[in-house]
Amino acid sequence: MPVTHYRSCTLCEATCGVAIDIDGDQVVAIRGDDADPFSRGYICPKATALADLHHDPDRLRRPIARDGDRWRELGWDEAFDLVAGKLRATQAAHGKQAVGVYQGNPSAHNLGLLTFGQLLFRFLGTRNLFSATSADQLPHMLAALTMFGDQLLMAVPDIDRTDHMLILGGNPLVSNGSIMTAPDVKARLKAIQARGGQVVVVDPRRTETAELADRHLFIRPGTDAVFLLSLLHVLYAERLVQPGRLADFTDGVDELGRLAARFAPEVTAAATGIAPDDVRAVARAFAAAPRAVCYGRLGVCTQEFGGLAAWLCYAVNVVTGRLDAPGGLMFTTPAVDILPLARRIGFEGGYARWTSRVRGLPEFGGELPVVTLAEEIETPGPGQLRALITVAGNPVLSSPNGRRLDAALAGLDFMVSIDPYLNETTRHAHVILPPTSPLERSHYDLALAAFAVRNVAKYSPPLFARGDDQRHDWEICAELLTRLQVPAGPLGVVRKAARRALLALGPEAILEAGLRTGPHGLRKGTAGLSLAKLRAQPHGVDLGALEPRLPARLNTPGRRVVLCPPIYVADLPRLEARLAEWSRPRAAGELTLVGRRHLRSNNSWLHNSARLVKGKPRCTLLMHPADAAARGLGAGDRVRLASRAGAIVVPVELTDEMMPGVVSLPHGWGHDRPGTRTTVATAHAGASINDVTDETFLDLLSGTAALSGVTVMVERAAAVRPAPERGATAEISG
Ligand SMILES: Nc1nc2c(c(=O)[nH]1)N[C@H]1C(S)=C(S)[C@@H](COP(=O)(O)OP(=O)(O)OC[C@H]3O[C@@H](n4cnc5c(=O)[nH]c(N)nc54)[C@H](O)[C@@H]3O)O[C@H]1N2
Ligand SMILES: Nc1nc2c(c(=O)[nH]1)N[C@H]1C(S)=C(S)[C@@H](COP(=O)(O)OP(=O)(O)OC[C@H]3O[C@@H](n4cnc5c(=O)[nH]c(N)nc54)[C@H](O)[C@@H]3O)O[C@H]1N2
Ligand code: SF4
Ligand SMILES: [Mo]
Repeated sequence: MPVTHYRSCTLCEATCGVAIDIDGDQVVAIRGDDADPFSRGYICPKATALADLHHDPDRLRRPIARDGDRWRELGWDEAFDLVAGKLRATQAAHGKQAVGVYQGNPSAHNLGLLTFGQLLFRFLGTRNLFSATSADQLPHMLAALTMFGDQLLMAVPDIDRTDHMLILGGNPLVSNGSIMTAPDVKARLKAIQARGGQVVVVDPRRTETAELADRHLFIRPGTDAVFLLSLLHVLYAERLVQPGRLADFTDGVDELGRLAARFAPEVTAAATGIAPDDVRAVARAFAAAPRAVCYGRLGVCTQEFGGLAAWLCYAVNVVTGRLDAPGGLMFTTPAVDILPLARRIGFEGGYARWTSRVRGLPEFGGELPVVTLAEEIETPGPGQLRALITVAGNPVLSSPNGRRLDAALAGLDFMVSIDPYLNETTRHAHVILPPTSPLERSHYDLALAAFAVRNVAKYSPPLFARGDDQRHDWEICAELLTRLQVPAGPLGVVRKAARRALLALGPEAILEAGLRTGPHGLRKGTAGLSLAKLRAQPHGVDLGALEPRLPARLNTPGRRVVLCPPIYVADLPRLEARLAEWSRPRAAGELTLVGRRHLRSNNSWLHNSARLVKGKPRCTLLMHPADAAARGLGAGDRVRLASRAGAIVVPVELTDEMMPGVVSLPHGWGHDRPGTRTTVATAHAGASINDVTDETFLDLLSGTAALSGVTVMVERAAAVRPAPERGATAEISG
């Protein structure tokens, strides 16, 4: 008789409720949970991959260690001792900076890594902390820090109450939303239209979201900052600036008007490709709507002017009185307030307090930009990175110039990966410590609930008990922490006591403390939330619509919104210099590369699920027919896509959904490197866009990788080459 369990899906930011039927140790069905008050039965096709991941024979279940290209299984105790010994020896010989960390995206969907992982990585005392943040949302965090006073105070579109949503560089119909936790975005966008509102999309591709929208404007990649300055120019020139109650605690409204004055729509049209009349129409419609929100996402962040663009998206909301207003850009009141928790473990935020050793790039939040990871490993001298921990990340496929990083990782003295797969990155590890599957661990969306479009809370107990010979991510981190804290030997007793204390605590204790002290906790008296109350409500709890939180929530001096932080004003000359270049005709043959996502894929790591990769190949280069004709290319031709950093061969797909001059390729593919153990993914290898993206192309202000807007050349591939040599799947001896 199947039993049904309810939990949150951990695969993307939408946090949909899933109902999972199990029979013994087998998952027999995964459905949307109709009783989840937030997702109301919605799931996307990826949810079924929770079962595929759990049952995947390629998924590692026990630690493995590498000797040359041979892997062997080993016991947990031996593995922990080996890893802690190597890390300690590296620090002893070369100092604390010699050990670094790369944290990948699934860390944000993992209660154990958000708690015990952070404790471990901050404990290492190294400045060589890297993560996917600097290939993702860093510009939003920088704007939150400088404008509102805390890097985690990122504001969220109140999608369910708005009448007008202006979306730049986001495709939530496919991504299911980002820094906007909102299951079933499609229904929520359609609801805007059903109540008489509008959706406007600005994107170099007519995306799935743009197809649904009332208006779509093509924009030349990387030019959002100048477009937004023109939008502001119109708002100021036409006296549409109305901060309302925000005026009482906002500084810089006049200054922003002076800055925008230099960017009349006529000045920027040649650069952006957006006609002045269109800029005016967008500005007027935005200002006229009773409730409106400007939302910028990945496409505005991972580009040459990501810092400026993310700041200006927030600024548009401020000057039109849309910040902190229902239907605008709002702050959550999550059950667990992660701001004080994060500060307590040293995640207090900060910018450019120090710079990277080799290239002098600014630190952010205690981390260095991932664009500099390879050279920090390659470049000799004091502070050289010699040992690396990767956790829940695949930077060989996800960071720019993955080939260079691939080679750099091979040169490390020691590498350990906390990861369930032997993939393009972890194949360089000397030891892989695989965690339990998502169905074997408990879950609470500590991070994503703080960016949800409603205040929600949901706790999921594990569905399957973990075996005695398996470890959770948090247990792995707690073990390493205690073994690094005190060496074995006479101090072993102390070590054991410390470990016992940590392990007894577990992430649940941190969660319980967070719930009790949070805004919906003890101060609400007997009605307050606790872990026991969440356990009693397996479908989750709705805590209501977002509420105005300003100025109390601000953490700036005097609790004021800083509309024009000096770092952005200082970056404008860089933008103006580029504006002049953009306004001139581009060099013959050059195209601009952007990325895209697919509903049945998730970054680099769901391609081992047969049901998600089936169908026609998805790693195709989208190109406008006119650009193809100019190169004598036809649909399906194999082309060589080349940049300063490297070249790959991919099939081309012709479509007028692309802006002429711009081509689009998804990321996360390129599974043909040898020595991995992802059988299905290797059979659907594709090519990695990040073999073409460039680690020297970045937003110099924030340090964020410019994954979008890379200059490329495309030509017919020289000859039909034999299928790429398939990497022999790694053998592991028991
Ligand atoms: N060109 C281009 N590059 C991009 C992007 C783009 O749009 N274009 N997007 C960027 C963005 S937004 C992001 S977030 C990054 C993502 O970049 P990364 O985070 O570096 O890579 P992922 O592909 O998410 O790889 C996740 C890894 O985590 C492992 N994993 C999965 N679940 C768990 C778990 O529960 N515990 C542990 N320990 N490991 C787990 C998987 O096996 C896999 O190895 O890529 C960035 N790179
Ligand atoms: N199905 C699926 N869902 C996912 C993921 C996935 O891989 N697959 N990844 C998850 C992750 S880690 C993240 S961060 C989110 C990201 O979620 P989104 O922010 O929605 O990101 P994308 O879907 O990549 O959409 C980015 C858009 O920006 C456009 N763009 C590129 N350059 C520019 C530019 O210069 N200006 C403008 N205005 N637009 C530009 C691209 O054409 C693309 O349509 O998605 C998450 N959800
Ligand atoms: S939208 Fe995201 S959270 Fe919802 S089912 Fe799909 S992958 Fe899971
Ligand atoms: Mo991301």
